[in-house]
Amino acid sequence: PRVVVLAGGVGGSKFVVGVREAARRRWPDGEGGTRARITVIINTGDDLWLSGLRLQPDVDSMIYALAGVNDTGRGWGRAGESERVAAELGAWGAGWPWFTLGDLDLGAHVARTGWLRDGATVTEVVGRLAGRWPLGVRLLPMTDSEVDTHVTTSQGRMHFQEWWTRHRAGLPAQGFDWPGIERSAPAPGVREALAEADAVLFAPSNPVVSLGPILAVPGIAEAVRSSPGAVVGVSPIIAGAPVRGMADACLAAVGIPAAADAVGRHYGARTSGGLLDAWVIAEEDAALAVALEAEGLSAPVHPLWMRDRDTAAALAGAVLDLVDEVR
Ligand code: GDP
Ligand code: FO1
Ligand code: CA
Repeated sequence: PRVVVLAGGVGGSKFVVGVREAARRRWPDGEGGTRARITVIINTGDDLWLSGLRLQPDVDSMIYALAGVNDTGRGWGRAGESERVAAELGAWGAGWPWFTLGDLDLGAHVARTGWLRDGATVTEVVGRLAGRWPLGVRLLPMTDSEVDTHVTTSQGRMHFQEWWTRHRAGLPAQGFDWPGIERSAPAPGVREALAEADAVLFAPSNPVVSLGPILAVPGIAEAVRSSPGAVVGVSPIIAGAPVRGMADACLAAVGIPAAADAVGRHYGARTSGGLLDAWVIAEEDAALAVALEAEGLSAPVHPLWMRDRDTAAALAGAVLDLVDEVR
């Protein structure tokens, strides 16, 4: 079986760890892995240039989490990180004082930037970074183009990372844009993966700044819509709030209520021109299912808290069960 997951960083990687584990249990290969082919299409809208280095926060969060070297407490970067170089950069007045580049993490940024400078594509660079550890999934960027997210606020337009990290999403945002995205193309393999998928899963990632940019790359939404696989999404919103982080600020900026049903409607049902065959919502939101189902969107209810590998695998396993049902 071929499973494709669209994902952002933290919520996305927790879910993909669960999918990998659920696939190992469901389709074991006899060697501790899985016969399933899991492809992750990762958001690159968070990417940025800083001090001459190319950073890819969601790519790195995904790789570090699948490799088990991520800082689970902080939610980004490497476990056991040190910040000697960051202190030097600060002393030089370089970079952003509110954006810390850890020493181990800098190794990835330097490697990535060097490869890009040598002419490698983003797809090749992501492949090389992901090749350091046996991740058990194929990782594809959404596009090879640079389409960094920008935010328009009352204090002007700025890079997403400045709004998110420096202002902690506290400046009211009027909207997001991805310069040049309308001229970008899906990365090599993205369309093919969707066209050959048995299942297309939307991780419980930020709908606006994680899955939003992936689906805004021309051709990707259409490839999801016409995929032969079942398309199942998982709500990142439980009981009217994002599980962690500031996704509600992003939703507010684009006029979507921070509610599981509203996000499901935003993606829409494939039966009426949207993207989803099913939208998995939390037990806390069970009352929202009736209206969604009446509108043609199947809305099964499941515990959506991913506390650890087992709870993430239980959620992913339930999602894979649904794939068989809705197809
Ligand atoms: P980011 O790129 O690091 O912001 O991560 P993503 O976009 O992939 O995911 C962020 C979203 O994950 C947050 O807005 C949360 O709503 C969601 N999230 C985090 N943990 C959980 C969880 O345990 N369950 C569910 N359902 N959603 C979660
Ligand atoms: N998040 C922070 O809140 N503070 C930081 O200093 C910070 C540095 C950082 C460096 C590299 C990297 O890949 C991610 C980093 N993040 C930091 C996380 C990142 O800003 C966002 O949480 C994500 O881009 C949203 O998905
Ligand atoms: Ca992100």
